[in-house]
Amino acid sequence: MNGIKDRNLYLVLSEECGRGRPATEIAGLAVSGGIDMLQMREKNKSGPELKKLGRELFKICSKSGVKFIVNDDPVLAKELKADGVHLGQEDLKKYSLEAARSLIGPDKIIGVSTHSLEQFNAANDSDADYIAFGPIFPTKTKDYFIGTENIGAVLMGAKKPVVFIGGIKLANIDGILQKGARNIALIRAITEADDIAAAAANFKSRLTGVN
Ligand code: 3NM
Repeated sequence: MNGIKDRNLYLVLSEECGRGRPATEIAGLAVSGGIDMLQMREKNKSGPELKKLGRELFKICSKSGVKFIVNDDPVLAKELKADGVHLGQEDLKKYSLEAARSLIGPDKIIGVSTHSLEQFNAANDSDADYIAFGPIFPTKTKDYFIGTENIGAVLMGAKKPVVFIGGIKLANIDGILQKGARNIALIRAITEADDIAAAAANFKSRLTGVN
């Protein structure tokens, strides 16, 4: 199996959201704070830049047993020996799940973004290993959000881990944990924090119920 644990704190890392700090510095601090998974999500870097950063992030993650996921590109994920790839709905038009699976291999992780119950149900019946569902709160990354109303319904039928994403903060996480969320992904509440390691540790302890 692909080794996804229960209760994951998942950092989606975009250097441009890091207040000028390098991606590797953010990653190192977040790993020390206890994240479980890290996605390289860099929409404005060139191919060579992505490869260089990906190699560095791979090292930072693998030293600490953090799952390293590459956004959008199963070919790059394979080349970097990443633990998996994350595919958005647009990526799925380019790579079917079958194509992505045969590129990266049976033991690797494939995550899929979903933004509606319909997309969620399709991903739930697919070969994806986890499903991201969001944005559940307003976020600077998207111009819409879908709310938290469907969290219970989604979890009731889920055949695989569901990762909730979009605008999650320490101030709103408890409500979604109470609805049964066990995995959360975020960008800014960690990348924009003054103390990145402490922010990650705070989310981790909320998620695992340890204070
Ligand atoms: N994907 P923040 S929401 C990258 O709903 C991403 O698929 C989303 O960033 C989705 O934690 C999102 O700063 C942004 O809101 C998450």
